[in-house]
Amino acid sequence: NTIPLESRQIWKKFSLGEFGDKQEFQQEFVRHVETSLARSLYNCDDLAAYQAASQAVRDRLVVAWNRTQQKHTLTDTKRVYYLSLEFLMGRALDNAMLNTRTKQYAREGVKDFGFRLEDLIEQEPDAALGNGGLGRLAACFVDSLASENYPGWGYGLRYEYGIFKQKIIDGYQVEQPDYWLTYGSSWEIPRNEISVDIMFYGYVRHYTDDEGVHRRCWEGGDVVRAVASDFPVPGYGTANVNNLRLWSSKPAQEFDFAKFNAGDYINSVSEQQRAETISAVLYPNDNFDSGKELRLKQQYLWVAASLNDIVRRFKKSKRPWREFPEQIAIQLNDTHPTLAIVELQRIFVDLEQLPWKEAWDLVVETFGYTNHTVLPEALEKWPVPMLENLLPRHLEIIYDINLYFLQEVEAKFPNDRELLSRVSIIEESQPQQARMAYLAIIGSHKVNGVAELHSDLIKKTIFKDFVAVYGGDKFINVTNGITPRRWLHQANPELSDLIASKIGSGFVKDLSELRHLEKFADDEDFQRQWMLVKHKRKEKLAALVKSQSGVVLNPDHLFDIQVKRIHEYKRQQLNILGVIHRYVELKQMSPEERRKMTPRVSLFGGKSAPGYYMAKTIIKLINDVGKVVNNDPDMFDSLKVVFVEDYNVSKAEIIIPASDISEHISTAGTEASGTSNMKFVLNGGLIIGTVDGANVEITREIGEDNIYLFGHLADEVEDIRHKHKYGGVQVGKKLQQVFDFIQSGALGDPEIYTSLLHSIKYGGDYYLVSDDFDAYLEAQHTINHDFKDTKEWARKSIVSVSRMGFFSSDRAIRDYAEGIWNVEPSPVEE
Ligand code: T68
Repeated sequence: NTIPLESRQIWKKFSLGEFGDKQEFQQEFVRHVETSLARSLYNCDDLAAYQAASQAVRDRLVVAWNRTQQKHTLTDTKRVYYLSLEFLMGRALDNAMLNTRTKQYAREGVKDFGFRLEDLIEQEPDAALGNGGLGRLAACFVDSLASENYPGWGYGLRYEYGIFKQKIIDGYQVEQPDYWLTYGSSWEIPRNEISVDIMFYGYVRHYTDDEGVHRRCWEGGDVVRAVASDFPVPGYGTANVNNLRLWSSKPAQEFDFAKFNAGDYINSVSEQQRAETISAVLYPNDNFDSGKELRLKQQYLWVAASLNDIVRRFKKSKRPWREFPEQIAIQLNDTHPTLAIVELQRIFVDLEQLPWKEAWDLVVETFGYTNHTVLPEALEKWPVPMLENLLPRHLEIIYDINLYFLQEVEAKFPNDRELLSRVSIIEESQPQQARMAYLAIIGSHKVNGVAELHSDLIKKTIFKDFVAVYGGDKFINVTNGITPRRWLHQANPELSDLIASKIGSGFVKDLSELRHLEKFADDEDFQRQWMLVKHKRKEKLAALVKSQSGVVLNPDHLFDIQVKRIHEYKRQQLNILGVIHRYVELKQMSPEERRKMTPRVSLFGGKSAPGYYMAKTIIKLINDVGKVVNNDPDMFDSLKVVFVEDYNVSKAEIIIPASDISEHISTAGTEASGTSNMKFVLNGGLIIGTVDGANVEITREIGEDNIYLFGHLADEVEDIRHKHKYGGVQVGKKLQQVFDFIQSGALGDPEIYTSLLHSIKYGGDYYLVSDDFDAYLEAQHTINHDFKDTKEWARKSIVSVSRMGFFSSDRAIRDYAEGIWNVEPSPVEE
């Protein structure tokens, strides 16, 4: 079914090429309005115009995507598969236009029809198929895989509901469903012909094959169908367009005919509906494991469908199995896809009948595992009875993997029963639990943390025993990165253009080129232009805040921003308690004294997990402080406190370029890396932070004079917690003042905050708020002082940006490619 040779010239004549000019774009735009959307010039609103524009761009992407895939099939190169339950992509249109360099034609093209391209871009709903850092990292990584010309696919789930929309009602978070597919998605290529039947439940049958070998086979379970959807991922400045394949669950058959024939029509249909719930909604927890069966079903459906796809593609190459890891690298984004290890072993042993050991060596050579957290409540465990019921054969395989592993450990460390029980995949609790991180380590050839401090920490704490077993070389660091396309070029075109005016635009592709900017750091004219861009972006954020909450911000004031998921370990409570302290201080001053203080805006944003009571209390506290402060005339020129509702990728693109200072103040040792810290500094904001995660490497790169570090160090935390536990918590004078103020009722009913304050004063202060409070205030004091010297501030900002090249996700992806995947770039000709 290929087109005959003699007809190919005709085909090529009509094959879509890049837009050559504005008219070509307009022709396609009008065609899509009139045919794809069945509208006309009389009823083309912003939404229709967005859809037509995005489909015009999409069509070009699809052609390039096809060429890329063909080339990779033809050359049969090694491929990388990034398995992630979350891809926090945000909007696609602007990114697609920038990466294919068609934005100018589109802007001018739609302008002739009376549209502003910016308005059309805003019509697109965010693809918010992720929670926070982990999901956004996956999105940055697929961008970099494509931009660096790696044959790399993402595999995930096509949730119909992404992360919930956050409303703030009376200061409280209220969740609303995020159905993002109301108008379909222009970027989705439905692949109904690509489907995999997935089994759950059932039993294991033992049999003897023709050669007399004892074998097992899993059968008799319920079947659900996984159906593929593809989303093209364009690289920047390359013709390479990769693929993000997301699976939906569908009924395996339209009707249950047995029930149907028995006259139970309604139930025969509704049963099928249940299949679709598997991929319906994203679990809204960040750094927390809820252990629900539906989540396990999501994981298995996605992993089994992806592996079936990968193995099918490998089989087409007709290579022997031993070449599997030479052709395929699979990266596990956290432990969520760990069942892939078990599934591949099952495919090899049960279905392809490879000997266990041969199969297992291939499996281990294929997988790499990335750890994103040391928090105990986030480490995944599945109850053994749940596994036994849902995936009986997989549980047996896990037992065998564990047995062989423990034998290995026993041989290396004879008679250490304690060690065996510590490293066993199966935790001997009631009920027994399978520790997925241990399984991921045992089934992978490399394990990496996401920043130096974190990678060291996992070797010394949660994975210490495994370092003893395997040696240190299995455990490596790959520091996270961010894509400069979205987080500088697209989010902050003003700054991107200013930088390009001095050093050219090469930094968008090779971020290390930013180093050439440093020589302009003392240029006063450049400093002025630099601060002018910052001012413009603060105006833009002020406009957003005004339209959403009515609060008016002054862009001359210091903008202090903390946006990220709300979590006790991230310590938004430290920030807001500090704000209250400042408010109390300012209230005690005369108007003249107040005028000498650096005027500030404290801006917060972020979602709490719906069931996380303490995080929700922190949100309420921030909003209540805002209400009091913003309505206090004494504060008019001194302090504003804002909570931005529904923080998401698109809002991040407005908020991040507008910071003077941003806060990355987790308890030392708890934030694996953080990535917004990188985004803020790349956009010329300075940061206040603890010695945690990637803050450490940011400090090393930009210099310690350009960052405001404070607080206890990771290696002190354990001792301090011990002291809290046995000696109680010492709440210092300043923090006590704040507690008194809250308890006075000045913010409203103090009962609301009792549990929050008690967790600090009487609950052991697990996150060291009391211990770091004074140091935090002092660091903020230094910031207030330094901000007054605008030239010096601008210099620090420019120097910092010029030294941020390391934090590109392009570098991170090259590190993975060289250190874990052993893959080479494979560019397609333009
Ligand atoms: C984040 N983890 C880390 N987890 O907290 C952050 N958890 O330090 C790091 O920079 C980032 O990963 C990227 O490495 C998360 O975002 C989750 O969202 C999550 C989701 C489900 C279950 C557990």
